[in-house]
Amino acid sequence: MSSTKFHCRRGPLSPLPFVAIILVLACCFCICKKWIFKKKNKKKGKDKGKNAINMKDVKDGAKTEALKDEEDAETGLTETEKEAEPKESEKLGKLQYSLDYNFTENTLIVGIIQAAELPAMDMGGTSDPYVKVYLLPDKKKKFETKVHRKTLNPVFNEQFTFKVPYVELGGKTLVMTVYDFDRFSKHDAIGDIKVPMNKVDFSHVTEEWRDLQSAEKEEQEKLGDICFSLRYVPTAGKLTVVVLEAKNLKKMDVGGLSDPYVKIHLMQNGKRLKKKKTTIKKNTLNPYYNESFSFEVPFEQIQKVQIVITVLDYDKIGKNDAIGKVFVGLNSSGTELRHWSDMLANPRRPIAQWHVLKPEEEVDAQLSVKK
Ligand SMILES: *[C@@H]1O[C@H](CO)[C@@H](O)[C@H](O)[C@H]1NC(C)=O
Ligand SMILES: *[C@@H]1O[C@H](CO)[C@@H](O)[C@H](O)[C@H]1NC(C)=O
Ligand SMILES: *[C@@H]1O[C@H](CO)[C@@H](O)[C@H](O)[C@H]1NC(C)=O
Ligand SMILES: [Ca+2]
Repeated sequence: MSSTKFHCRRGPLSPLPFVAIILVLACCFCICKKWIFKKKNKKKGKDKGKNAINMKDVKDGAKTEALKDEEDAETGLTETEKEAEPKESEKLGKLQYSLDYNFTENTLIVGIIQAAELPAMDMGGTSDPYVKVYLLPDKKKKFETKVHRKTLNPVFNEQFTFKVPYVELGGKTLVMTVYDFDRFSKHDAIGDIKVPMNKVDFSHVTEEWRDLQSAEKEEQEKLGDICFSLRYVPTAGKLTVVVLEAKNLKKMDVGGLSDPYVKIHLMQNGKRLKKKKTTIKKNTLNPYYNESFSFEVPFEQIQKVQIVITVLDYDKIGKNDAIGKVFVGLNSSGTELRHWSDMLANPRRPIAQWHVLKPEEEVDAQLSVKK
């Protein structure tokens, strides 16, 4: 069981095989789409609701891009029509908020008042907006307003309080992101507003309207990569996960790095059957673990389980935040499914692989839809 032998096959330093797979997938996708669209093309308008659904059917960001390009080509949109697609140039609506600082309490008080003229993200020309509020760079404390159903002009009137010493406030940026709630897929960010705190005059209450900006960058944020090996011994019904290492993890602590540890869940039918975790590695973004965990999974169950790997940042105060997540096993896809299949095809042999961490909400959504 020596883990020194394990080599992580698909490291971030060798993205070529990965790129090749994406390209092949994109090509297959285009060809399939061409067939389907030959039939449907005449009926197809540039109807946003339809577009939104197509986007949701596609989980992978790269594939989404391929899909978009393909649609442009297939529908023969002109340049101007293309600009009408949701991009930076498009009107994303506006948000009214207030800012105040209480010097006796050392608190920043953010009021989310209302939004107006939001774009429709759902079919039926509407959205289900809510707002997430947090301070960069720490992002520790995230607040959310209530979800307002089926409206493009929601009135929130909610206040959120951040405890932050005035001397530290200048280095922070307030982010308010408007999302469209969706039960079955990743919530779409409609747009955001970023306010550098050093640009705000706190001698009085600020209240203003600002146009929402495209929030795309936030979504493509890099969370880091994790390498673990999987080994299954069918006769013994034993599944072994060795958490080897992680790299390029996102910084979660202010003025520091992260204190990462890894949780491993064995899941079946949306239930957590077993939970294990690694030790905590202090103040690093490239932790090395080489820690082994075994689960009993009888042969007749192995096709029905999932292993969920979560990298978290340990915090002395408050809740430990998930940096990112990934799952293998039933209903996994892409490179995760590939890892699982390789494990099954090579009984008794540890198979190591690198995985790109995904946002917690995204993975949780995938896991819960498949309940
Ligand atoms: C990893 O762990 C295994 C089993 O505990 C051990 O034999 C091996 O030496 C470790 N490898 C390294 C590089 O620490
Ligand atoms: C600051 O907060 C305290 C306690 O909530 C309150 O009594 C006080 O009026 C506030 N000060 C300002 C300037 O808002
Ligand atoms: C897995 O996904 C398939 C469709 O892709 C679905 O029919 C099935 O219910 C899912 N099973 C579980 C247990 O998640
Ligand atoms: Ca929605």
